[in-house]
Amino acid sequence: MTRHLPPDFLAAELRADVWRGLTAVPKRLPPKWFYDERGSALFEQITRLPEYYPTRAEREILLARSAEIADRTRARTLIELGAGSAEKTRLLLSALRAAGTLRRYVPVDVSESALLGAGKALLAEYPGLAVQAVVADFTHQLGLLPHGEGPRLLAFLGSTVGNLEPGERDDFLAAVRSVLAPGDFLLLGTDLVKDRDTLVAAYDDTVGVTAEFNKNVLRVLNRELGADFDPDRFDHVAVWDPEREWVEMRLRSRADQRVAVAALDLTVTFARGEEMRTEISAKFRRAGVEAELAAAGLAPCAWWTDPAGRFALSLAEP
Ligand code: AVJ
Repeated sequence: MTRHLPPDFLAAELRADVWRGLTAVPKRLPPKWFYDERGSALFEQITRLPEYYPTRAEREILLARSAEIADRTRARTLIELGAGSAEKTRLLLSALRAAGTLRRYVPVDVSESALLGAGKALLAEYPGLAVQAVVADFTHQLGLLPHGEGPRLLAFLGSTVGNLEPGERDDFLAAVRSVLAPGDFLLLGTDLVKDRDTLVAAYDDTVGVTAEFNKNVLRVLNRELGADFDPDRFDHVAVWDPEREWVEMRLRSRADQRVAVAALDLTVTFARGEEMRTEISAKFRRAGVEAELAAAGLAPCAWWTDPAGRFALSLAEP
């Protein structure tokens, strides 16, 4: 395991993000702070909800196309950005093993514990596979990914790219392009634009798991920054923005209230009905994905969707 995050990096980033977000108008918090242990478990639950189709749709594509992906990329190294579901990773690993090319798996995540858990299981399941976990923030530290043992396949699944703001997304894809060498590939998962009701239901399930996931960011701030948010005084909101083609999750204050964030020496007020944005989840169209890839200097070379056309996987080369 290689660690590229100084021990206090995440703490400093959290403080800066929360200061910036809570003093902005309107208030906002970046989605990456959902994922402490409880938040990651809630997200796992979300992926099993009947309304949350993206995980199943992406798995359908991987089931159907992993062999083709292995065949076209002949990758010796699979690099995976972000904590992907290990099940989806296994589909790619198994296909690349069957093709006889895979030597090394490089999972990249900010969470050392997630990497240790997943890495150990994979070492046992794929004897002879080198697992080289990298603790890094993939939005800023792509340049630190290991070289050699190419061709490399860089996988960024789950439509996590949709959680970045459009500008951040351009920067991210350009950074991906700059670390890829000739013969390497990017495999990108993107959720697709569809009817509003399906999209909103996926982010506002009837049993309230997504609401708990959304409010979990308040619990993270309470624990890590000594804040005194009462999650019960906020309502979960999911809205589809048809112009920007993204789903927004928000927390709406149920009352006029004051919240103190001890570690920042900051007190903020929320008006009753005030909404704070906690996530954007962009939905894509083929032309848009291909244009964004091309703008970053990545040539799209394959586009696969599930049979229902809900989700897409793109393969692109530098
Ligand atoms: C992290 C991109 C897979 O945006 O759909 C799920 C996170 N948020 N439900 C998404 C999420 C609310 C998710 N991804």
